[in-house]
Amino acid sequence: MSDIPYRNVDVEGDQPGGRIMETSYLGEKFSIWSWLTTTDHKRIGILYLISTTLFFFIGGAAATLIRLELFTPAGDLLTDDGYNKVFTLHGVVMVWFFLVPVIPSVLGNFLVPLMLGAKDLAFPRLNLMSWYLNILGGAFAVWAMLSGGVDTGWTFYTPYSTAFANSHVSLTAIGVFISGFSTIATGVNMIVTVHTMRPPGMGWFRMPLFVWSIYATSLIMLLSTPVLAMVLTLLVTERLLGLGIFDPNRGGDPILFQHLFWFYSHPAVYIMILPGMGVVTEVITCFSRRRVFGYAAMVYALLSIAVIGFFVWGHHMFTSGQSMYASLTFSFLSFVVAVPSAIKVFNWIATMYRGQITFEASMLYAMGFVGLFTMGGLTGLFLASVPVDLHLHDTYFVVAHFHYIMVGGMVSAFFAGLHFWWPKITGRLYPETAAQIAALLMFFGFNLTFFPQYILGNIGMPRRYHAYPDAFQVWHVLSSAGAVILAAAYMMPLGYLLWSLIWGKRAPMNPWRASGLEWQTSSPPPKHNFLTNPAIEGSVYDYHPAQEPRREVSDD
Ligand code: CU1
Repeated sequence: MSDIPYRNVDVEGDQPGGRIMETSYLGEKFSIWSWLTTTDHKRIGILYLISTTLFFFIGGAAATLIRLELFTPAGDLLTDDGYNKVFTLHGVVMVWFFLVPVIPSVLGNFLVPLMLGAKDLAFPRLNLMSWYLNILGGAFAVWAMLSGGVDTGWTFYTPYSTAFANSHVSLTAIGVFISGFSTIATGVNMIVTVHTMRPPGMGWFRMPLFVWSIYATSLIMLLSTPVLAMVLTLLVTERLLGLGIFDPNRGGDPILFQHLFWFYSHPAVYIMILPGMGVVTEVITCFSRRRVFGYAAMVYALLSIAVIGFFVWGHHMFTSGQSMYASLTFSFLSFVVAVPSAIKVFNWIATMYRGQITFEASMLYAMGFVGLFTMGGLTGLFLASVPVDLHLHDTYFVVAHFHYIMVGGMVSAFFAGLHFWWPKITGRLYPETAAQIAALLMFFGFNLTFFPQYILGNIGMPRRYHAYPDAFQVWHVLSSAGAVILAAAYMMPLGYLLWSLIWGKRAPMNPWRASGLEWQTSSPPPKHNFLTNPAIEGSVYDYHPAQEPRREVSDD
């Protein structure tokens, strides 16, 4: 199925090196109202890019405060209560208002219709509503945290959150609840789009793997987010009405909360990581100039991660007193879900093997993803093993593990995708050297921040403490120093990407000589994406190392 060349008819109207087309989706006269009422998936993608960037820097500011506080063993920068509120703000904002929406709603919105040769998503107005729900939820949560804050951690564990916490738990939970509807609506939109709007000639197994990753993610969004909505409703009900649902003093069961919460929140890990896998696949195949190794295996791996991911939630609860049989079952299933992840890692490496690799910034980010995701995944296996988890539970080892997945993995993948498709999105090329420096700096800063935390966890530093014994200080200082580098590295793309909007070179239609329908229309695309209907003739990843010139930035 993948041997026939994949070409579609040339699109008229592209002006490589010339002025941005008047007819492009950006080209109309700028008016805020037209952006706020747009139903164009590309513009909505940009609205999401702006809002998620804002949330990223809010969450990042909280992270900076955390690392500053941990510079010294004495808790001398923030009060106990203030520290609790800062790490809660960091977690809530980063998980629900950055990590969950960032790739599906920014890149997914922009690219899925283009990759399918379609004019828009299936439900454009629902798409706009999703954005409004997302920022409405975010506004609730941020407001709750600025007007007094929440001190429960992003997990809202009971009975503390319902029976004791004296902070804005309900308001924050309502904010997360509202944004949940945004997630569900996005999931529905993507699923219906993939089912009904694929062009003639693009069967299921000829879809780009990025679209597959969004599809698999959307299934999880649709099936798991209602459980989050339910558990948050129960939480708020217990707080407001004093019912005994989770509070043992009122006849409730606090462990029930953990089951319901993790039944959403473990699959949510895959909502955050699967789209990143999709991005990285597109980037690696392009800059290795080789077609994706094991396309079908990649698809089945995505789908099996999505399915098995629903059956591992109990690995967060090994110390909760659940039965040993339950723990062993969840442990086994957690090892099973690592298999498709490993298949993907091997296939990315096999794709690169003997490829003509070039190191554009997106490729650096993508390779960073593969390494850091692998480290995050392997340390996940430590935690999936019951006896090891009993030692490491609630220590910095866990913090390091999920930051390797979420920041080393997901954020790297987002930057890989943002750079890869930036010329398509904006019609401008970003400055390559600056971007490569930022990518390397981010990789270095990331590892310096989080690798010491594995060691800290192993020698006994618990999570969520702002004061600690002197013996831990050296690792905390290294970690905080890394965080300073990381923060500086994150500011760089903000600078040069904005710079490129005005001074960047005009992007040709296909600057990376990539395959895929999104590259067969102008950069930026016209309002309805394609001036002529794209037709598809062959395989998705039409790369031939021998014939491809290296680092060619021109159009044919
Ligand atoms: Cu999990």
